[in-house]
This record gives sequence, C-alpha cells and structure tokens, in this order.
Amino acid sequence: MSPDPSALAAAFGEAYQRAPEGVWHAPGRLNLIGEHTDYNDGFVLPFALDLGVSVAAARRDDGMLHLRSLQAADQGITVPVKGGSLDGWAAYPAGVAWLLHEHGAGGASLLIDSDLPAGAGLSSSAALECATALALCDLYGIEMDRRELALLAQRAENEHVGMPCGIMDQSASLLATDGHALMLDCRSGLTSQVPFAPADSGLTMLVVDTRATHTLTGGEYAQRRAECEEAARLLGVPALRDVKDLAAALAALADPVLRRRVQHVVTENHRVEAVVGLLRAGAVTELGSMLTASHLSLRDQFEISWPEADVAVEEALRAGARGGRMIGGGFGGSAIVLTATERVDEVRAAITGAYAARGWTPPTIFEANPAPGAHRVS
Ligand code: GAF
Repeated sequence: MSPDPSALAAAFGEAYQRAPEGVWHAPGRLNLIGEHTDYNDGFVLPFALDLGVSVAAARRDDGMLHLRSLQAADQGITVPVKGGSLDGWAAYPAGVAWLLHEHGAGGASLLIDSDLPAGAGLSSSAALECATALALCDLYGIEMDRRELALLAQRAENEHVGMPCGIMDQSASLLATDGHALMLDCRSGLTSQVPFAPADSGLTMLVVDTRATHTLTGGEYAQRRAECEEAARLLGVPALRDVKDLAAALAALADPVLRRRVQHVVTENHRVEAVVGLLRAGAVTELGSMLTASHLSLRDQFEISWPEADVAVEEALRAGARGGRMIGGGFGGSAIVLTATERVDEVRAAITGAYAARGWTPPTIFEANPAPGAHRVS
C-alpha cells in the first residue's frame, strides 16, 4: 500500500493548475537489528515498509521550488532552488533540492502525500528526502547511483535540518528490495540482500507504534553520537566498529557512561551479523532472542528506550512472543515484536491491555513484511 497515485495527481492538478510529470514513492523502514551502529561505521539490517511518502512533481522554469504537503496545515512554501534556509517539514525536500541543484536540478512544483504514521520512528523524514531526490533526478536527467543519492539525502538532513543522522534510513528507503532485509556495511557501503519471509516459518512481525513521542530526540540523539565519537577517540580507533576486544576497551575507559555506550555498539554489531547468519540458515525463529537482547542493550547500556516500548516488549514476551525490541533513534516511536502467527491475537491483547491499564494512548499495532524500495509510480 502507498498513497493513491491518481488521487495525488488529481490533487496536484488542483493545487498547481497543471498535471504532474510523474509520481514517485519512497518507503519508510523497519530496522530488524543494528541500532545506533550506522554512525559508528557498523552494520544495520533494515527493510522497506509498504508505507511511505509519495511525491507528484513537475518542472518549473522560474528557478523556484514550490512545496506543498497534504499532511501540512500550511499553504505550502516557495523558495529558490539555488539554496536557502528553512525550518519544519519543508526543510527536508528543500535541502535535497538545494544539494541536487549543484548536479543540475532546476525549479519544480511538488505535492507530497504520506501514509506513514507521524512520529512513529519509521523514517518518514528519509522517505520524504528520497522520494524528492528520485523525482528531481528523473525530471532533470541527473544520473546518480542510489548509494550516492542516499549520501546526498543524509547530507541534506545533516546540513539543512540539523539532525546528525547516520546513513541507515536513506539507504533502506533507496536500496532495500521486496522480500529482503538489507545488510549494509555503513563504512564500505557494501550491501547484501537477505531474504526475510517470516510467514514461511509460521511467524509474524508486528510493529507497535507506541504513540509516544519525545521532543528532545534530536538533542539526545546528537549526544549519543558525540559520546560514541568521544569513546572512539579515547580508544584510539577511527570508529567503535573497530573495537575488536570489548573487555580491553571497557577496561581502558574510566567513564561508566562511555563504557555502556561502547558495550552496546560492539555487541549490537555482533548481533547484526548473527541475525544475518540465522536468516541465511533459515532459522528465523531464533531471531527472537537477538531482538530481545538488542532491546535490553538499548534500554540498559545505550539508555534510549522509553516506558511504552519496554512495556510492549515485556508484555509481548509474557504472551509468548519470540522476541521484540524498540527500533529507531529512541525516546519514542515504535517497537517490533516477532511472534508465532498463531499467537498474534494474544500478543496484541496483552500489549493493548497493559497500555489501557496504565491509562496510556492505545498503541497502533500492524503486521510488516519487506516491501520494494523507492521507485517511480507513474
Ligand atoms: C535514526 C537515524 F536517522 C539513523 O541514522 C540511525 O542512527 C537510527 O536512528 C538509530 O539506529 O533513525
């Protein structure tokens, strides 16, 4: 499922009094495992969701960028494509357009639509960047491979939004393929498509949108990143990916906070490799314990989990799920749960009941399977 392209084209006609030249779609992502490893030059294993952002677009010859979104209350924003500065949602597509201008992109009118739940930690920002990037590249005949395009979208977020994100989300949106998780080595950029079909093993992957958001995510994310970089500097390695002897590294660090961060990143990289091995061996059921180990590490060592995610994972396990964990940057968003399909109802009921007992907003729970990466729709 993705936003209806013909409805979006019709809405574009109303907004801009002309037809779009095309519609492009980029998915959000679910990260199976490998959290906060991307900016440590490590490994990640996300897959593309069948939810995402679609962009209807047409060229303009006045050098201006017109941005409108069906999800935004405002009337849209107009800025020169040669550069500028913006706040809010429009900074994501504008940042991409400004960087692509250096490669030949000219003016354009864009209308954006999304079916990704807002603030659910499923990478709506990266999907918006990647759909915009594909649209402008196609419209202006810019030849750039998808790895380069992911790097450009990441740069747009780093430089024009001020979020020091790694490369995982943009890579997942642009490089993931249907039916596969994407194993990405964030240092070399090497990828490998790992088949992931939980239903073949009688399993279901659930996403639990915990409906909890946290306004300080950007600052806390940047703080975690800075702590990892400081630990790498103290250990004399280019990045935490290069820590080979965890015990020696922990012994060499005086600061208990930095020790916890290193413990998470080093073990999480091993968990990604273990999960890839299990998937390749067809042992999908065994993934559960790795997911739960990742959650405990993110909760206790990286300290970025939040109560709604902890309860979702604990209740799912109590109801017999194979495993689960928070996903994304932390402090709000979604968790995932891997369960035998025959237990889905019990797991859902356990999580929903626990939220109700605490007076929390009910979670949104849905099934996820690997979907295609970003593409032109029409
Ligand atoms: C966010 C960031 F954008 C990613 O780059 C990644 O670091 C993730 O948090 C944590 O794994 O989604």
